[in-house]
Amino acid sequence: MAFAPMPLPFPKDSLAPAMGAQTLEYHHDKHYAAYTRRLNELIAGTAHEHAELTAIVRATAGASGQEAKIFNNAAQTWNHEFFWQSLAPNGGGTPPEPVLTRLAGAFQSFETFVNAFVAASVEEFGSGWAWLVMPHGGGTLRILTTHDADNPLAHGLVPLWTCDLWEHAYCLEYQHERARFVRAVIETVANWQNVGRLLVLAAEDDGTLRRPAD
Ligand code: MN3
Repeated sequence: MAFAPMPLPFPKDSLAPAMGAQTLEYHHDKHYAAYTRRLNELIAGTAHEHAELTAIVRATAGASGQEAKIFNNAAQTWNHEFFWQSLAPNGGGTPPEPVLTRLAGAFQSFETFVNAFVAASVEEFGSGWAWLVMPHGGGTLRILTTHDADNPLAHGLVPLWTCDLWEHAYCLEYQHERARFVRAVIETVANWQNVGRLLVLAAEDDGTLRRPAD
């Protein structure tokens, strides 16, 4: 199947000042859409042509050669779609239950979690992603950072929230200041409602997340 880019679930100017319309214009319409287009080219005529996006990511994780190219573009498509759903206008603030209790249980307090997430994001060298994840079937929440296109599905973990750490995500507003960007995203546009939804889904289902757009 050919993948169509997922429309942003919010207006492009609705995340400012954490993330401006110009950044989202470039990031969504150009950068993300290009991964989707490239993925369609790469899977045409292969065994992946009719597969679901999540299945393609899992099947090509750790591969080399042509399959690695498919992984990079499938995972970057998946990662961005998950990122768009990790954001919300008027988001941030104190997370609702059960998210707050789960975060406090894992990190002592919500403030400690935020500081640890920002610190881990800065530690990730070069391009990548920072994630809030959970083991399949439940368990303690933790922070994971991944390099380039890599994502938690490739490591058997359930992603709950993410922040894009590639420079294109923040260079217009924050220049090189990744820490300031990640903190602003968490504090003002994080979609905690979606994290709560995913926690419930993971508890009721087998923890297998489908394409974020589904
Ligand atoms: Mn990006």
